[in-house]
Amino acid sequence: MLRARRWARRPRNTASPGRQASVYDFSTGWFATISKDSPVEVRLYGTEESVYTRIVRLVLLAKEVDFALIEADPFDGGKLPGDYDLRHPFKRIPAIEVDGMRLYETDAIVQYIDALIEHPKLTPPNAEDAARMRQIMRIVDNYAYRPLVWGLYVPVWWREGLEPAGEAIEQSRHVLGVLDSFFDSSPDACFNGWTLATFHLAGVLGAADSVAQGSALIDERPRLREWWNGLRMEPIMVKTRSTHTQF
Ligand SMILES: N[C@@H](CCC(=O)N[C@@H](CS)C(=O)NCC(=O)O)C(=O)O
Repeated sequence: MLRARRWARRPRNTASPGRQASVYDFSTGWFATISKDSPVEVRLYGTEESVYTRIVRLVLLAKEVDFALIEADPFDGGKLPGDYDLRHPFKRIPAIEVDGMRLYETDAIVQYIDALIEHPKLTPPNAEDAARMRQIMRIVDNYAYRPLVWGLYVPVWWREGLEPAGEAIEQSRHVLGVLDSFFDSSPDACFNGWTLATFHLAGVLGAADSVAQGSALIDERPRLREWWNGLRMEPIMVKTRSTHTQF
């Protein structure tokens, strides 16, 4: 149960304006609202370079939630906080703590934040669009992150211009084509306004577009390219840009 510092009782289903979080209190049957006067305390563990940590940072910034980014670097030469295996037993990043509630796995984290902080809602109201949004997030996790980030971006950016493998280029081309097809089938799931999928996709495109090979593959999808060119200049994208990505 989330511990709010100040509870404002309001009857069920009463809309609450502005940036507020509503939490259902099972003991009273009321919604508790956390307002700007009683903010949630958020500690995000990760690094500024991490694609997945950036997704959570984007969602928190979209919701105008203050948070502390605590350095946790699972890569060679990096340091993890002493208690990190309690926060993430698989020692990946990100992990989050929201008013004492610990959570890991980006999908679960962003869904929790979206449920907790009402405004702006990042899950489409329509059930099919919400399912498509989640589908895009799963596609990014399962089929886009590996080829676009580890297949294109990491070799070129971090390994002094190593040429990406042909397989990574083909897999990247394929997944970008699949993601592009959502412009036809369900643009509200990701492209017409901000949703959780918008930020999931932004994380990997920011890395891929930072290297010539990834940039050229995005160019092959003109409407994806146009949409992404707009998104990458949004203030929250600029604010979360790492020194190791161009966008
Ligand atoms: N399934 C995890 C994936 C997170 C992930 O792979 N994070 C990367 C950094 S962007 C990581 O921690 N890599 C460390 C490693 O692979 O050992 C999630 O959704 O949060």
